[in-house]
Amino acid sequence: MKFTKLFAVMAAGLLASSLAAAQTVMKISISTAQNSHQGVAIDTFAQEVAKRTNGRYKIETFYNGSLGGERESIESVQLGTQALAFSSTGPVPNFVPETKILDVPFLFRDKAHARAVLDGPIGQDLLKKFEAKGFKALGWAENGFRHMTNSKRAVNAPEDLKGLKMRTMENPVHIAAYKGFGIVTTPMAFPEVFTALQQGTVDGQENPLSVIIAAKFDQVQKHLSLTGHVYSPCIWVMNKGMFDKLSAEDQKHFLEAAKEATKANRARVDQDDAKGVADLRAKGMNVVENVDKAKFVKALATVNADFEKQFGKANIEKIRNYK
Ligand code: EAX
Repeated sequence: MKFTKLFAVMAAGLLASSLAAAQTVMKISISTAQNSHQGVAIDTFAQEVAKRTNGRYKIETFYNGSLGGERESIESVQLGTQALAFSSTGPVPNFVPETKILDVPFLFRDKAHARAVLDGPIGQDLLKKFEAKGFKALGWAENGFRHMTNSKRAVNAPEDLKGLKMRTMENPVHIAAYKGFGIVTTPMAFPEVFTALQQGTVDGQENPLSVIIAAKFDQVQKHLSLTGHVYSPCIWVMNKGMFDKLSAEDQKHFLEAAKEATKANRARVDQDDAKGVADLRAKGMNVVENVDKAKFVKALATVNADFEKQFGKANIEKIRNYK
């Protein structure tokens, strides 16, 4: 009896340790809260990877920039100290310059257009550019269309942006464009933005409704204008060495998991876009819903001519006209 019990305990211990040994843990991070379109993305990814690999891979999820801002996380993935990151394209051109073209203002008509481009040959070709830089890009997802917020005044026309001190992403295309609006640009990592707005270091910032809601920027910003001045893609990046080490079957599981998670991410952005304005108004924000887009486009004529030179007019047109 005693021996049987001892044996059972030993057997259970052996089983537990062999299970533990068979499980590989990998980290993934986002800069926004868990209750957000990015949180939904990485939570779904973790579930899908666990399900598809029968728990052989465990994805540990980190929120709120707790492993660092987006640039730092991508750096960690490149170095291999972190397996995966889910990030906006904000800091991505610093690693893969070819992605800059996606951050050109007023490039996409709507989310359906952007999603079709990213999931189609143009987006898929861009994913391949990550490989030479030490990444496997598992796919595109999104933040959504970015809008302006600030604590000073309602923005109805581009003139209203002149002289506003605004936090921007560490993205050269955004910085050039916002300077074109007359904005005083202050590039900053996302985890610092709330405090900067609160302390008045900057007057404003720009982000999609999904991010504004998740980050509670309504607590520190009075005015919101639905400028939709640029679409903000997100990307799934994984350390290339780690991806290459997966079996061919597991590589498929990871890619499929990212695809499922992207669906959940986009559905949440749609939800946030549908109820975001009412939500933020209820929280006390003054929202300008209808801005004259044509005026904002016109204000960027010089900057856009420069982007056409930089990225090739034909390449920009190819994206604009993609059906
Ligand atoms: O990815 O830095 C930004 O404004 C991003 O949109 C945010 O981190 C969410």
